[in-house]
Amino acid sequence: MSKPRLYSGMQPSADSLQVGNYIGALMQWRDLQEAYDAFFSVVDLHALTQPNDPAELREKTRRTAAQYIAAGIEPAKSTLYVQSHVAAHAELAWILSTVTGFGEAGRMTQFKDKSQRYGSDATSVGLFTYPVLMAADILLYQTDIVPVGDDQKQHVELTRDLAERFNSRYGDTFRVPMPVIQQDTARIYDLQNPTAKMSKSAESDAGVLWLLDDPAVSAKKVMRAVTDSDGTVRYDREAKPGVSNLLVIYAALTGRQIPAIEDEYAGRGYGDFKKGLAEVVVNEFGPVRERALELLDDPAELDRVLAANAAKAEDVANRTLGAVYDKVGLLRRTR
Ligand code: ATP
Ligand code: LTN
Repeated sequence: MSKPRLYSGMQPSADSLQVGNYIGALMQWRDLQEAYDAFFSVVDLHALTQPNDPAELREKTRRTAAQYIAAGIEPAKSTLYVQSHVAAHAELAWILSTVTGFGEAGRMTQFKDKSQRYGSDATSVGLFTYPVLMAADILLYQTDIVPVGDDQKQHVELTRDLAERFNSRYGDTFRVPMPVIQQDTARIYDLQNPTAKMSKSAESDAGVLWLLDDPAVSAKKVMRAVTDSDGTVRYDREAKPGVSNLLVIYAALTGRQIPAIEDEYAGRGYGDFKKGLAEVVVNEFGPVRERALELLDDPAELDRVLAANAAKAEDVANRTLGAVYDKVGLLRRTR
């Protein structure tokens, strides 16, 4: 029996990933790659929906891929590639856009939020069709599960609707994927503003723990994290968002339970607790950072790995795309 298929990806929207990406996505991907035939992409086409400097986008794409590998995604085991290296993504997105309702796409909350924020003149059609491209990513690979954060659930639901609609209109073509939503406890908040999600594109980076930060900088950010005046190391998301966030990070990175960590720091101040966490963060990310920088030192080798993986992805993707072209009635070009 072949393994069930998994698909996920991240946008190359920063030079470094942040701890939320690591805990909320990469750690799970790393575990899931054993039981699944996993495809992980760096979704550079999606990143074009934000303004980018071209040279920087190229660099961020390499850096994101290097961090996947450094965090334990194995390119010999999983298929780790750059979205734009496989032309079928853009091609299938076009076909899927013809079965997507205008109103249906307009109901995507991420689009509504972003378009409201930017205003309609600064909102591109690409931002509007972003979820259709994401559906193409997933459906090209006959995916069984899609591990994503809560904010992407609606996009995976749309993907399911499009797959079902296409299948009923043209005959069975796509596997209908299931979203696997990460637990709420895996959500990491900004260290300076612990009610806002930690994010790559946060306005200030004082509360963002970057994977590629110098260890001394990460330690300093942990020591300066916002807490409260209560003084006890105790999980209470409502009353103590700062401390609770630090406990979640501590637990996720050590694999320990929160109550055990609370016990360890009972009767000790926040200073001790933060020192402990700073050590955990440095121990965990030190080697990841080193490995990522090593990979980035040899971009030609990294590009070679990405090219080989793109070829693997392309084989699968082109099979699906060919079936889709036949189903919708495009005339085959003779060879
Ligand atoms: P951006 O600011 O560019 O939107 P982001 O840092 O918010 O980036 P995404 O690229 O949207 O992250 O998400 C990549 C993956 O990381 C997703 O699976 C998402 O759920 C996860 N993720 C991002 N931020 C966090 C967080 N703070 N806590 C837990 N998981 C997160
Ligand atoms: N939209 C997602 C990134 C993404 C993705 C995908 C995730 C693009 N294509 C396919 C899972 C499957 C995000 O912003 N996190």
